[in-house]
Amino acid sequence: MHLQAPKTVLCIHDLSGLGRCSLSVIVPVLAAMGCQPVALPTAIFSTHTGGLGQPAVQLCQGYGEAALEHYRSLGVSFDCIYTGYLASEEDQHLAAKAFYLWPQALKVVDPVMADHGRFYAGMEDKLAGMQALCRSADLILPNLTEASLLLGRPMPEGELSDEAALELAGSLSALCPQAVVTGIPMGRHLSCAGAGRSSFVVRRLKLDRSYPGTGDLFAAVLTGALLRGNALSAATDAAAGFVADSIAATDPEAPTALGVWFEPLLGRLAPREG
Ligand code: PXL
Repeated sequence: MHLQAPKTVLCIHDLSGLGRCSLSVIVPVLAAMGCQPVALPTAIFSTHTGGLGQPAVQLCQGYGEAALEHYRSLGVSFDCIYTGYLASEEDQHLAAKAFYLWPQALKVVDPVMADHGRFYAGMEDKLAGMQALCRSADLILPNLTEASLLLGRPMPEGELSDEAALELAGSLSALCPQAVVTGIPMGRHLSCAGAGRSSFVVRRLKLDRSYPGTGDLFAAVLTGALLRGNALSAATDAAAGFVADSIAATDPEAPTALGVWFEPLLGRLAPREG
């Protein structure tokens, strides 16, 4: 008995060893969801840059172009191209080139640059390139800080109403036809607002802990759920639920810089056979 061929996802991100983010999270999540992830690391970091000291870094300059050329010569066809942390302008161009080479692929951009109102270290000058990449995507997944930066607006202070969150997500249609904004504070909830063919707000109870890599976890589950044929609102709900469950499953005493304990929950993402 043959199953349906797994959807193939080209994942253009860095590989961070310790700290549960980027390819270390994205590859197992997509595989658990029944997709075939094709990892294209743009750089190798011993850890992410958010609170574990100065990482050892190996840039993969020239590798990405050669890898794309190889995949093209093999006649590989990607169902989806999903980009995240792009540490240099060359990486942004590499992602744009992949979009150009596989125009039929679903193009998902997580414009990883900033959080909590601040750029990540070394990302201060990447905004214009990220705006350009978002313009060629089908779907973008910024957090609240990134959405504000992409729109050239000040970061909203305090809580947002449903109307304000939907307006923010809708404004991103100037850049890209579909957008989901994550990490929006709404009273007891942390919410996501989506805009595209339909508009929606997805809420989860706010937890008092914040972890690196949860944006990557969210975006990977959402992408896997979309590729299974779910609507954007349902995929957002599944992703927000998995992130909330992973945070709840993490010992609150564990150092937050090491990320959430999503590994024991991966089985929940597996497709049901038949
Ligand atoms: O999760 C986003 C991310 C990815 N890769 C690296 C990072 C971060 C966030 O800090 O530092 C290297």
